[in-house]
Amino acid sequence: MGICVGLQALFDGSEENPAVPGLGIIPGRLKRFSDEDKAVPHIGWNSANTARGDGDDGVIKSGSQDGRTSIYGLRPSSKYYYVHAYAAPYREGELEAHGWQVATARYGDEEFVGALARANVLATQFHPEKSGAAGLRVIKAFLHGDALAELPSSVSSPPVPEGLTRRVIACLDVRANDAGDLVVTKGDQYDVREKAGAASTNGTSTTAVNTAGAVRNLGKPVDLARRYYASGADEITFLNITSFRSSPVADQPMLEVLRQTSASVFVPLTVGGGIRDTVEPDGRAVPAVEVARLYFASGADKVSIGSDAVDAAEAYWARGGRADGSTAIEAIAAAYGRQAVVVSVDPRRVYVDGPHVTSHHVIATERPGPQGQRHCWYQCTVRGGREARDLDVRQLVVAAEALGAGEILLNCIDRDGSNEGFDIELVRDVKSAVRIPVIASSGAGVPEHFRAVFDETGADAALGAGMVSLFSDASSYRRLRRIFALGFVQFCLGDGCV
Ligand code: 1PR
Repeated sequence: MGICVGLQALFDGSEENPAVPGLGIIPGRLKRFSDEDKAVPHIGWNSANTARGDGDDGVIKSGSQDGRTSIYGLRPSSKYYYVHAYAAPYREGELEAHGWQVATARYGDEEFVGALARANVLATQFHPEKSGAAGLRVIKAFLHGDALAELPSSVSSPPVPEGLTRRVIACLDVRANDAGDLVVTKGDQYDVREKAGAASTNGTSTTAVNTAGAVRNLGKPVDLARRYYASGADEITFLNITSFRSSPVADQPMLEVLRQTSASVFVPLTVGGGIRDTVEPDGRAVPAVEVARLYFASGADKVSIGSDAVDAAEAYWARGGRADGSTAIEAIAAAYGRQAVVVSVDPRRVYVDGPHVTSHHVIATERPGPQGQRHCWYQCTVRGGREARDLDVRQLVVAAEALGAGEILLNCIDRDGSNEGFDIELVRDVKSAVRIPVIASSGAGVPEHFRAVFDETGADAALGAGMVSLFSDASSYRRLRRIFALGFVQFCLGDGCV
């Protein structure tokens, strides 16, 4: 069984490195997706269908070639998690002529191989180990040798449209509270301390009593992550929000959180906070790529770089817009692939009277400033918003993409914890500046906010922290499920999207 690059290695070769031959077991070469019309890498939940659509609307009409047979547990009603920039283009009949059964997916107008099987060989471009229950079913079928099985009668209708879904991501801001326990917390504009008289939520109940000044406690990270997974979260992100306080790398509490979470949570896990070159208390230098390695070895699929990316972008522009291989983004992308590197951005609005007053990238805004200003720019910050830099959000994301980031996690300090909705103007502006996927973050308060950011900005994913934590007790399970299902019903790219 080959997964992702394990499928790719079976082909003759790849555009990714033409000089290196593949194993040549499957005829054909891999090509990079075109980013003319869509974000690359292709990240998220997509189909693996064995039947051809009728061509009119791109909608799959039946489950497999005979309509009722499942190959290694694949179902036309399921979506699977993909993360890759190169793929094997699908040409009808070619692989079948060599005895392969092929399941395909569509990204934009490109149809590519999502999975293929022949005898006891199964290869998937998607990650079954990160595809929740649908992926576990594929792994189980492979281990049991169930190459072909009858689809259950419940799996027939309605057919699932082809194409990538939007992702709804649950975020857990994690830090130690004053008693030294690791808790999930949530700030208002990054302030995570309780205000006098405010309600306090601990993941299962809300009380009116709290200790003013204490770190807000929403529950335990592993418990909450499991609950989000069980409720259908497409992805889970942990941010160690006090990572700027140094502690020995091997003692990072997030390593244990990841180990425990990844043992029972089978969707992608991102971890952020403290991904940079560090010096241990004994004076030993630890490069960022080593910090990232520890996180990947503990179960993370992606690392998210915040403050260090700002430093890297400043250096990039100081060199005249040139990469020199010295940054954590470049080192981690080179070692693990750019899809494993997220850059987390913490911008804050700065209102101005017009574009002429600053050299930064200014946008016109429909939400005027305190003095009625109709323009603003977004200033990047580091250390959890504590320090502002002379760098605008566009400069940061363009540099991050050039250095090798695979995705942007776009927070907004003004909206964080506000429940007022995403900053649509910010998301739209960043989306227009880069080709890599953009995750909108900060401000989700009701499900309509997710719909709005998907409809109005083309964001590839949207993340919620405070809002989803409100529904994390057992009685709110169905409401949480509905929120996480939003991305699935909000099909976005390619033919046949609804
Ligand atoms: O700088 O590489 O060590 O990374 C630190 C990371 O921690 C950064 O990604 C930074 O965004 C995050 N961080 C630091 N301080 C805070 C804080 O809240 N005091 N949290 C913080 C950032 C932003 C999101 C939040 C969304 C959605 N929080 O994680 O979850 O704004 O919130 P909402 O849906 O409740 O509105 P480094």
